[in-house]
Amino acid sequence: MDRDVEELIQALIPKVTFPDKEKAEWLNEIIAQLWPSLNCYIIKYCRGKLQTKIKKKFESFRFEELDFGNQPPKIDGIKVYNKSISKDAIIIDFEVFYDGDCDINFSMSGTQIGRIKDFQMGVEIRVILKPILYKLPIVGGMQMFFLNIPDIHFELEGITSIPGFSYFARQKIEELINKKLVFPNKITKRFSKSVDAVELKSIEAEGILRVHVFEARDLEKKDVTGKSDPYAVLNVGAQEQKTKVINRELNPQWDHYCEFIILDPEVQQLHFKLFDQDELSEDDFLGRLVSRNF
Ligand SMILES: [Ca+2]
Repeated sequence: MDRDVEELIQALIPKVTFPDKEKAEWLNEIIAQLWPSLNCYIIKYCRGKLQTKIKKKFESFRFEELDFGNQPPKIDGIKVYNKSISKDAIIIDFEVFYDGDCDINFSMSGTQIGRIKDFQMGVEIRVILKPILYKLPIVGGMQMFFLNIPDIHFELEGITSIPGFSYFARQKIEELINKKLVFPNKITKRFSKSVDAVELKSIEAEGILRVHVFEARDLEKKDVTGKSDPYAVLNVGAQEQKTKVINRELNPQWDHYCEFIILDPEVQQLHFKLFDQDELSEDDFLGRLVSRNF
């Protein structure tokens, strides 16, 4: 073959023929068209259930303006697992990124006290369609959950005058997401009455991760005494374990063992955070580590 023609053919063959994760622009187009309706649903949820929850702690709290903007969440990649992994189910992972132009105002006792802007969230969502039936509707049910704690960033403006509120707001948003959506918590939907609803909610773990939190060295001094009171918080999804606090120590030895249920060691993460405990203020952050592929 002529060398120039051969080079031309080589240049035309795509470099990556079977990417692991597929882009799904068609699905993003559907989400974009559904976004006004979804937006409406989220606003109703915030004004209803979420506002009621916050009112339990801050009675005069009220959402004034709720606008989740024109930017819908975007799917960056989709992966469908093959039959040898998924057995009697179809497993689909979605990489979702939301960079919203939201604008949320809230008040206490009628006075506007704060605003959330530029909410960003990156998350891996797993959808499991199971069991597969030999009659209609073919797919008997669905499970949906976040594989890991999502990365959330948002700006809170103008609430420094209320002690503890900023911390409380962040904590509540994270807690709400973790409790509802992060593995081992999940949303399930039954499509066929022949499917056992309890079984659909159950977890089929692949294994147990055992962690030995031994020690830390040369930690930052966070207290006026020139020491810190360190403890560690470990998370695999919404599963959380804590070590004890070791007072006034920069080289703590916890020698703490804990275990986590693992569904998929390829995609789940172990989050490890260190804090200095304080009696009269929020605990200080000392450091963090994320471990994958254990
Ligand atoms: Ca301390």
